[in-house]
Amino acid sequence: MKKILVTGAFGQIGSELVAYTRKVYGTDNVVASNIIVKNTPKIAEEGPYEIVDVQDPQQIADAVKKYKVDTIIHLAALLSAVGETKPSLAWNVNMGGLFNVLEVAREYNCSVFTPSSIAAFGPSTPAEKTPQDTIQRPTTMYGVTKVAGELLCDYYHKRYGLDTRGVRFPGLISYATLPGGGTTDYAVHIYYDAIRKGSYTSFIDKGTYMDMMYMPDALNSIVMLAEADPSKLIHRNAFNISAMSFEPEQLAASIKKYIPNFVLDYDVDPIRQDIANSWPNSLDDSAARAEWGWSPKYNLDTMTKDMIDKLRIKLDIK
Ligand code: AKB
Repeated sequence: MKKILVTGAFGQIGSELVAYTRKVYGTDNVVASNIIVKNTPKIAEEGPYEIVDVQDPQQIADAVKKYKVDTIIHLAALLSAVGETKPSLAWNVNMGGLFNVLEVAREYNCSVFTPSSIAAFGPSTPAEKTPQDTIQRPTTMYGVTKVAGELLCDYYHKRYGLDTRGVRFPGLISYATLPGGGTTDYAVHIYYDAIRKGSYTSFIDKGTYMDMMYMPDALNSIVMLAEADPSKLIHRNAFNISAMSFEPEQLAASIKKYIPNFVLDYDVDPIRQDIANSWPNSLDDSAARAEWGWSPKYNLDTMTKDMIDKLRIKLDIK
């Protein structure tokens, strides 16, 4: 049985991943960790929890030692839009944090899973069906840290034999915890506003395609790759994965199937639009499918139905 430390556990992915992996591996085998925050969420009370700032390697090492951790799922990172407003913090947290995690993992012989992103690509990357191995010249600080992170994880695997694994996540859509400071966040906010107000003003322009995925598929991908037979893994650290690619009008059309009077308009944010324009329109995830059996369950309409059902309960709006 794995003994897992999750960093950034209170974020959009972490908050759901901790609950999910506690079901798979047992509550006591998954340690949630996060920098100190004002309101500690439920997962900190439901099982083991430690305050860990990934910029401090000692705090990571202390948690690994205390719980005899053998697997680190490293999620703590600043996202793309906030990374453009705080580039030096993004570098320190994303690169420094990953380096510290890898060094602790090397010392205590832990496996490391850490996500990369569609942000690891840039404007010179082929935008349609972006291949697994292709040009990577991102133009955001977040993207720079993601492509460097992919390389660093490959390096630790090759140089030290560390079991490092990862996927390139597209925009993740979920109802439990809001994303913070990403470019794909519009595709989450739209559901909240559709239910609360019946309308949404998008900061991403019509016609802008990006890859997306519903959170249950993202959680499943992490466990699938963590459990995958290492002898079958050719790529290891940066698997393209996707579940769908859409632009705002298509998302609105899907929402209208459940909320017929929903209205979408636009007030485009030039910074986030620029970032979105630099990313692929759709990924080719055939390497993940071939090497570890990746296959998403949700498409746009099944995700929309579930998001609306769950958010209506969460927000207590019929
Ligand atoms: C973001 O928009 O920054 C993230 C990502 C695609 O990595 N959701």
